[in-house]
Amino acid sequence: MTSKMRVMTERPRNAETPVERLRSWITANDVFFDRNQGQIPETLVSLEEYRLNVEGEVKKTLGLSFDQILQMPKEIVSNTLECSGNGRSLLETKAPGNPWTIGGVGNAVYGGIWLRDLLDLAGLTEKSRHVAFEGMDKGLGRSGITFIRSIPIEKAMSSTLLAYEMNGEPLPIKHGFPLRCLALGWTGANCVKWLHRINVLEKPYEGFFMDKVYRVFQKGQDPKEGEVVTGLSLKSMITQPLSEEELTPGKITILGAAYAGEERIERVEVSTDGGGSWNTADFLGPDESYSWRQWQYIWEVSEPGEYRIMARATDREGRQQPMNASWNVQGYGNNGVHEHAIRIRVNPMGG
Ligand SMILES: Nc1nc2c(c(=O)[nH]1)N[C@H]1C(S)=C(S)[C@@H](COP(=O)(O)O)O[C@H]1N2
Ligand SMILES: [Mo]
Repeated sequence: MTSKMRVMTERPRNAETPVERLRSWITANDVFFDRNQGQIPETLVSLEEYRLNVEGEVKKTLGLSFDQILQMPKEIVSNTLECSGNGRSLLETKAPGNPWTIGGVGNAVYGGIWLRDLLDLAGLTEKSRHVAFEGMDKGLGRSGITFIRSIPIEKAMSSTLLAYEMNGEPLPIKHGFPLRCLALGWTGANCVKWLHRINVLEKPYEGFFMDKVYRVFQKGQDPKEGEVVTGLSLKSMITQPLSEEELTPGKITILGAAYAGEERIERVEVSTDGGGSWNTADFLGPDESYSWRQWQYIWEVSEPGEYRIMARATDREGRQQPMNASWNVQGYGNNGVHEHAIRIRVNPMGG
């Protein structure tokens, strides 16, 4: 398939996966969404010269070569990565930022090492409460701010991978070569690419990408008072048919994906009558922690007309996806059922 990515900005590069390429459990590297605050490094860093520095509130600072990283126990995990702003353009009340539709998300199988193994090597103290990650990419524009984000030590020790492989290939340059952080089940902003420095801190890191953005806040509120984005919100999306598609009566295959970050998906239901009735969809493919579930529902339709199709996910804790997204200034975490509905037309046979 050759469908092209939908490029929103070229400098920095921000592009979403075409909807048709979201129909398989694994999202191919060449169409995996790109989200960048700065300039993607233009040349591959030399693996001989590369060092990963671990410093700050640790017993022993480390400067690991890439070879030393490769010698540590390797883990393979799958993870659904989503940008906090995904779905923003579908909000009824607009929010500024990249106009993502549904393609600011993807699922991949990553190979790497557990951050916990590295932090155990460095040794933690009572002051080791947060872990900051610094990327090697250069900021764009006047500010030229380096991309640095921190996560709490609990997440760092329980379920954070440092990945050097993506879908069986070395991590592509766009996705963070040679090493990136993956706070499994958390939004992309917590997953620093081109990682070269880990700083263990007593308090959360303070800086532009921690305090001004990636927080959920309302108009008139100081961004810093808002909550930092963490786990992905419970959500389902429809990947087939495409919105505005013209179809004919008969069996129509509705496809989609549902995900819940650190939680697991229990059920997906589809409504074709405006929410009057809901039909349980069948799951397809793998059922892995931190990864989406692909689903399908075969819809028999005989009456021509305009239809609105909605999908609604429920997680294993019994929580249901909200019918409407809760708005915030940055338009983060849009997981509304209504916002993700599609509209199609069923034309008369031979019409
Ligand atoms: N160094 C660095 N890491 C980064 C970013 C960045 O701009 N610089 N963007 C973050 C954001 S907001 C997202 S959504 C993900 C996107 O990862 P991808 O481009 O591999 O899909 O990377 C995150 N890690
Ligand atoms: Mo993001």
